[in-house]
Amino acid sequence: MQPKPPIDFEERCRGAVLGLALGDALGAPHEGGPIERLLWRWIGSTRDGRRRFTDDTQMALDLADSLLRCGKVDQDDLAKTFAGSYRWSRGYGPAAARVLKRIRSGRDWREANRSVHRTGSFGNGGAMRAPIVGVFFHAQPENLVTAARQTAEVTHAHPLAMDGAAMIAVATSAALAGADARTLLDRARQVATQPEYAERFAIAADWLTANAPVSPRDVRARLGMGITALASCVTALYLAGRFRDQPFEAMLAFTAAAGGDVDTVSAMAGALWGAANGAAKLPAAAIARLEAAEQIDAVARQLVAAARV
Ligand code: F2R
Ligand code: MG
Ligand code: MG
Repeated sequence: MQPKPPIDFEERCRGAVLGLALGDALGAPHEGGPIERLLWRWIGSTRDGRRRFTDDTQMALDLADSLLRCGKVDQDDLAKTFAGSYRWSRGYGPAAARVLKRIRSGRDWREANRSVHRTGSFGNGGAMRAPIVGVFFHAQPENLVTAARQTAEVTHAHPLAMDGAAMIAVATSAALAGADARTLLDRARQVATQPEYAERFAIAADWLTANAPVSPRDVRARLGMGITALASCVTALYLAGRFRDQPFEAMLAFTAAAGGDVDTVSAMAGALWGAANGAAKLPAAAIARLEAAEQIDAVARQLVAAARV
């Protein structure tokens, strides 16, 4: 077999950002129960017939915007940026929506982020945008984990949610460096502080090592397809590893068959897949039909320039 040509860094970073948005937009029609799916049929397309993205991509773009303007994680700026972009029609999580509306009405994020759930949200909203941290801080490995946790904390202060963000950021950075599926999983496992993650990491590692023919139903039952960080982050790491050498569409079809929080698992797995394979391997026709694809790609290129400094 011919060795694969090397994929350059810009190509991988663009793959991560576009892969996140594409996973989100293509996964959104499959997310949640019948009511959420029916609603997305009505509001899931732009006027020019493109696939709309959801809160996952919106928050990733907001995070990129804040990092590019501030040159670092500035949690006050980030809170304002997230809150300013909030629109119900992007399908935010219920707690996240309330936190953002409170920040927009003038409450300090340090208080708002624990005002719905006293311990802070353990939803996957901090992790779903974390690939951006993996790209921006790729050349600063000493700051990567802290940065990921800080970006999550603004809306998702629970340790499980901040762990999820750190895991996805570190894995994205490893994928940008060309790491294999097991290395990616191990790097993520090393930054998890909460014991609840251990069992899922062990299952995912066994499945990847054995190349096990696991069904979508098994993945949902054992790793999770839920809206919490615990029930989605290891799932995304596993799927990105399993489908790394297969088409992006195959990974998305498998994820959609598993059901549940399809947009967010697809966004995180899509970012990891894109970082591993590069933007040129993403399905071009689907990118052409993605809302604001050109602007998303432009943001990715700006992140590359910033990440190289
Ligand atoms: N909201 C959606 N999708 C609509 C419905 C999904 C469907 N019902 C399904 O089950 O798949 N999508 C968006 O929300 C998801 C999570 O985003 P985020 O920002 O983390 O939301 P939130 O509201 O902060 O947390 C999610 C829910 O988890 C429970 N929860 C969180 N922390 C808790 C705590 N400390 N104690 C108790 N419960 C806690 C709450 O029910 C939260 O509402 C993403 O998929 C995004 O696409
Ligand atoms: Mg979403
Ligand atoms: Mg979701």
